Amino acid sequence: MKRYSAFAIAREATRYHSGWERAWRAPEPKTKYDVIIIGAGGHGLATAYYLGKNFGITNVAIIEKGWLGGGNTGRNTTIIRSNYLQDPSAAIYEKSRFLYETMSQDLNYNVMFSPRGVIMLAQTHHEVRGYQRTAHANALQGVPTEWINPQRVKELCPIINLEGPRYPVLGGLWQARGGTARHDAVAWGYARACSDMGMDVIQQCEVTNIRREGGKVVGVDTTKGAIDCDKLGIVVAGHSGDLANMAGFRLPLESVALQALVSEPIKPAMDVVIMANTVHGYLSQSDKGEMVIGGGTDGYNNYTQRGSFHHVEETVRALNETFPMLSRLKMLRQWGGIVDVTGDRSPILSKTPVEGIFVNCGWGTGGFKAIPGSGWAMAELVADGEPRELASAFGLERYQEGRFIDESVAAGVAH
Ligand code: FAD
Ligand code: PYC
Repeated sequence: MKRYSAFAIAREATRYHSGWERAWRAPEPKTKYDVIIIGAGGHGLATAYYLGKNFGITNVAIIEKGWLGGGNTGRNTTIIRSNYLQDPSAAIYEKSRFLYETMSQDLNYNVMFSPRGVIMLAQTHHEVRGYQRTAHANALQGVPTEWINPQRVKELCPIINLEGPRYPVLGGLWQARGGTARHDAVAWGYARACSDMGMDVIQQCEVTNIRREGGKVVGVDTTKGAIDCDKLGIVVAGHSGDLANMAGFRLPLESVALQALVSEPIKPAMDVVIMANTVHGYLSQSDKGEMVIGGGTDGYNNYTQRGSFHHVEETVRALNETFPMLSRLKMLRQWGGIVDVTGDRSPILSKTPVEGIFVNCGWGTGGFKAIPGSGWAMAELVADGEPRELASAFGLERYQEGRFIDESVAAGVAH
């Protein structure tokens, strides 16, 4: 793989850009791999990448039924933060945020990480107490966040209306090194690096069955034929339940649509990310100038990558109160993704009842920010067969033991 650099751009400029290579190969599947990862979203690709980088395991296929990054990874609103309440969550989300800081250099691919800062607004007294508690927990966890008063919120985001009318802004939880990144680039950067290590990223190839012998995985059936493997990672977000079903076990998950929309592009209006969880809305401005808007999940299980229209109305109506300038904008596009939500709003990184099968799922509405940390921890789990510290609290057994990791507030999105 040729490295991308300022020199390479200058060289290509002198020869009509004829020398760029394909970013990743388009191989046919081999008959057998050491590891198969199902799902070429961010989490699947990052798992493969760290298997190669940290463990030297490169006889790996990443199998994707659509196109890489075409699931939730390419559909989210790109918010990155690590201001979670519980220690195991803060550890994995902060590891992830930290890896985002140098991801472009690590992958030699510009993922446009933009640590512009994230504010989670408090608009009820209950939220004030909750976020102050989180700020204290984050201080103990070594995650820099800060409780800020309404005036500081206004300084950071001049277009905000502090006065309500239903819910005045009472302050906020501020994470200065939170922000955004270009979601597709995260998938593309990992795919390019995996392909360069000799791994096969196989697109347009749906896994239709998981083959087992004597309680152990032996391979998968796909729309491109049967492929054998020693180990299998299921990393398919909203379709985790289907794949677990093929492998003969169940997961404590629900699949629901979460949607987002963008406005017409406008001049720079805000340079922070705001989440307003009482009214169920969040807002940032993309580099193209569009206001990027999202709300809560649909209130019922479904697999439509669209989302229901009443949510668009509810979200925009709620955000208009706090950001009146939005009422003057036309909305351009709306879309949805299928997220996999657990009861404690925390992910599952776990061995399963089938030897050799590992699952990485349940990131729900908040897994974009977790991609590098999750991939790092999942690679440890797949390579060793046991979780190391980062993943140790997120095993499936916690649902039997009642050892929940309750992040329903920090998840920040209404479920
Ligand atoms: P995906 O990217 O969905 O990848 C899974 C892949 O598996 C898909 O490409 C799918 O095609 C493939 N697959 C499924 N079944 C099969 C099969 N049988 N065979 C082969 N392949 C299969 N998180 C944040 O942190 N910040 C945000 O701001 C944020 N905003 C969001 C906004 C929206 C509208 C949505 C929908 C999500 C948002 N999220 C956010 C959540 C985040 O997008 C997800 O948690 C994350 O992208 C999940 O990544 P993934 O790699 O696990 O899944
Ligand atoms: O987890 O920060 C988040 C998030 C924001 C929007 C959707 N999820």
